[in-house]
Amino acid sequence: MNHRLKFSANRILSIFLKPFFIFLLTVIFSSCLNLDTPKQKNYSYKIVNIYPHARDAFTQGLVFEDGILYEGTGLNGRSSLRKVDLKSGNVLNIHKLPDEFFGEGITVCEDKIIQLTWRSNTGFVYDKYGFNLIGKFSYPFEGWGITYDGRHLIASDGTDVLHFLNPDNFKEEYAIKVYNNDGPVSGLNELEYAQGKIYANIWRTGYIVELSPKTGRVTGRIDLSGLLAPYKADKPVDVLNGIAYNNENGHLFVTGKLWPKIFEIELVRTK
Ligand SMILES: [Ca+2]
Repeated sequence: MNHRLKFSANRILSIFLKPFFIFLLTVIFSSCLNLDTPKQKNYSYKIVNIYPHARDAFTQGLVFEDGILYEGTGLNGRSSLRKVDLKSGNVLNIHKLPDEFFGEGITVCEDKIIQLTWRSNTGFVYDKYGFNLIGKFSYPFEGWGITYDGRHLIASDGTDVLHFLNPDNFKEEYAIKVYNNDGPVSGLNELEYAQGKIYANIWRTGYIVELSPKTGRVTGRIDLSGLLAPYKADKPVDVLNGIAYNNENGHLFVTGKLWPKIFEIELVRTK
């Protein structure tokens, strides 16, 4: 091969290979970006069981542990902490809050139960077994939902913010903002930590979002609109609120404020 031919061959290779390598690099780079921005999963549900729910319970917090359902209810004069028999709906134990408090989320934290209140900046601490009030604490935001991940109490305030509190002194250690591909996700209400994720009711919607406690990114959305419709009684009901994880089988218990039923559901992946 003479020099001229060699030069031409190099030039042809350069003309064709250069765009190819640029294309290849673009594909690899885009793939890396996609790994950081996964698509949101969408879920429907399959009803596994339906249980009765007290019609006076304006549900603000729901937890299931060792076969026992704990429920926190709201409204001034009607707020309470309850231990409920799942199958019958019977209230096994109840602690009523003073009328001035509007009860909000509850969570089990080791051998204690923590309960928030809406605008009183006051949290209550009870012993889990007898519902004896053993402490109080204050926090500088509206109390909505609360859950526990084994390290922090995680509280919502109705915005897109989740507050991570030290469970020993109730001081806020840090906060995250919850978002999806369209921007901030606000109206975060009742919460449930399970299997490294947080599930959150979105106030005034039939949706629960699944999100990463590390980044705040919404990774999934559960569409529960229509869940109650076939079972609606004649009395008025309020919004979907209340999520409890059953760690024996991975099911979720879900209900709403003044709903006549608690639903045990399995998540079903949809497109
Ligand atoms: Ca919960």
